[in-house]
Amino acid sequence: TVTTEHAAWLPAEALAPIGALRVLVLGSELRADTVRADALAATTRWGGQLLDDLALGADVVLALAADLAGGTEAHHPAVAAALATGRDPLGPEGFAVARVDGVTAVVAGGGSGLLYGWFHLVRTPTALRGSNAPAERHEPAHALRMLDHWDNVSVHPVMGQVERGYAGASLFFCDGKVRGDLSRVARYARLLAAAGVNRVSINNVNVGPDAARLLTADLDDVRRLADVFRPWGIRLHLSVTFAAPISLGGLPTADPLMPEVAQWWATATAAVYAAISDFGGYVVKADSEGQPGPFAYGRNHADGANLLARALAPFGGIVHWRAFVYNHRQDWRDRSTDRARAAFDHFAPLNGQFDENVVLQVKYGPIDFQPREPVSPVIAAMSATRLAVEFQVTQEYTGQQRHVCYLAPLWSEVLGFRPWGQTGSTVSEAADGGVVAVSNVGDDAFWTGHPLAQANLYAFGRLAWAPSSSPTALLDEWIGLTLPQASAGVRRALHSLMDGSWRTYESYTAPLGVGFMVSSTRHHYGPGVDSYEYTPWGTYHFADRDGVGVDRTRATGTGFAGQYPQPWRDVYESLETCPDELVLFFHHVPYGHVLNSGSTVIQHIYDTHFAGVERTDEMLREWAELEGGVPGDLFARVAELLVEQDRSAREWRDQINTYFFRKSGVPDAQGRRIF
Ligand code: GCW
Repeated sequence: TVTTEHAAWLPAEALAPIGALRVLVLGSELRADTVRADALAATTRWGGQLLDDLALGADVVLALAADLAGGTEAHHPAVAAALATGRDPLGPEGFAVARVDGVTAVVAGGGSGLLYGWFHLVRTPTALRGSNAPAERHEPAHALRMLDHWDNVSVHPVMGQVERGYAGASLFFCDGKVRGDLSRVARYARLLAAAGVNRVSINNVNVGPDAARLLTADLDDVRRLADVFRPWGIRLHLSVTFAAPISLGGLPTADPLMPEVAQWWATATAAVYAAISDFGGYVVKADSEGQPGPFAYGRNHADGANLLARALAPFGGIVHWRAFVYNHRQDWRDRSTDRARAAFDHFAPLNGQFDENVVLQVKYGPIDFQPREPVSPVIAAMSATRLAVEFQVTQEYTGQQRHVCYLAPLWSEVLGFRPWGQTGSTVSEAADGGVVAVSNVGDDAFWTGHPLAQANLYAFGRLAWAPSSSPTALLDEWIGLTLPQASAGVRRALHSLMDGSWRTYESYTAPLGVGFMVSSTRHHYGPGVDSYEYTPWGTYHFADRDGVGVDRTRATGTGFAGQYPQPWRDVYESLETCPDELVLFFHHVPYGHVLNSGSTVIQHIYDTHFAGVERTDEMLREWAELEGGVPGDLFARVAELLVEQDRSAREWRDQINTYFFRKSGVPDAQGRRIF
């Protein structure tokens, strides 16, 4: 077991290049102080110097644009070059960087921009050397880059301390309350700032009784957490229960249209802002999987969301209202109800009815964080509503941080998808309310259970900042920071192991867009082909002796394909044009159906499952060669987990292949062993 906390992507060595230089940080601002303290630690360690005057000959200058006005520093050639970028003033998180005559300058629009400029230099040591470099401007594509924690304040009897957490206990809560010692939270906040995350919601969207009290009685503890995040440019949010006026306020109702309910929220919210002036807002899971919501009062979700939005508005707060609303008490015999349709059916009619400080938070797919889903049609349906896309960094359905599964390629595909066709905007552009993800950290020494799962957290933040970044380049950044000593061979091996790992995971778990064949008894880990087939949860594959898949066409199925605008409504409707990887999501087809790839559905299932295990066998061998090339504790942890991944992939292969062989009676064309 590993007991020493791993430094993730900020080991001391990652700051060696900048730490060896003479650094000047100008500006009196909270986050400028943070940068100064970080620079002091780095320069003390690596032989550089933290200066307090430009006259002393700095190698690196970081300054706030506003503070430069009229000062002599503004005339320094590098500073002047950075200042001169762009026509528009830099936003509060933006910065410009330039290099002139051996000096690198960062000029920032605000304290957070200074912080991001600092970490830009840390991860781009080339910006600190060499000849003049033209000024570059950096601004985040999304103003809201948020992580949601599904941390329970008290340990939940079934879900444990962190719901769908695979990395130990909560960083925030212990023994039913906020931890006394928050020093590790400060290190977490620093890691998040270096990845570009600027909002954190600290508690589970399923709000238990202890968590509900964070809003009122335990507010002072929340304030302590907000104080730890603030110096790193991160604002704190809380998940709240819609029933709070009843459970905390003692009112007989939580009806969003009752004045006393609105009054209760207004008073409670004012108290939150009195304690935490930069509080971010509320996250709400309402009428979803048993959580209370407006439906109980015959009201709709705009009524519900606007109630909280109006309490938050005077203080500049936001309500993240989740669109994950569906009937989880379905009858599997009922073929007319389709869980994939639910979010659109509930929310599309409400487009335009949400207040301006409501962000509708939509999972990227219509079902639930599966390894492969089409992009949610809700994203194209809410043109007059602020919208955020929600990802799952925690690997609930993608190997639970026991399998290597680098998810940036999935997120990048979703963010770059064009819901209105090639001439329209991307999902990222449509997400004017930002990007949100469920965090994968805990008090594990490596933060994320699987050490390589750190790359997911890092890449999420970076994609939220710059959605068109290449996942491979981001992985390379993560490797460079996390393992500064890594040889070219180690880098290559890590890329080989991780770049394609999402598709490898898909290959042995979720063929052609049919998802949820996961074990229900083992909390979604491992295969369970029929685990959900006859349950109320609404996630079915409908396999029989003749075929498999869900008919979601307009012509003969649930009509889900019709929730998309053109061209997708037709692309998905037709078996000819539907992409292979989604065929079973949209169509029920015979096992002999020939895919665009030329293979049949049944042969594709066999082939990908055999190939998946061949690949995990290879991954084991590739990792074994890295012994000595990466730190020993990291080597050992990954080696141990790869054994489990390989075992689990084999279990998936054999159960899926055997299941479909027994159903279809079609033998494998290559005569491989199926049980
Ligand atoms: O994927 C499901 C998870 C639940 C989770 C829910 C949600 C927090 O299995 O654990 O609840 O999604 O997103 O609300």
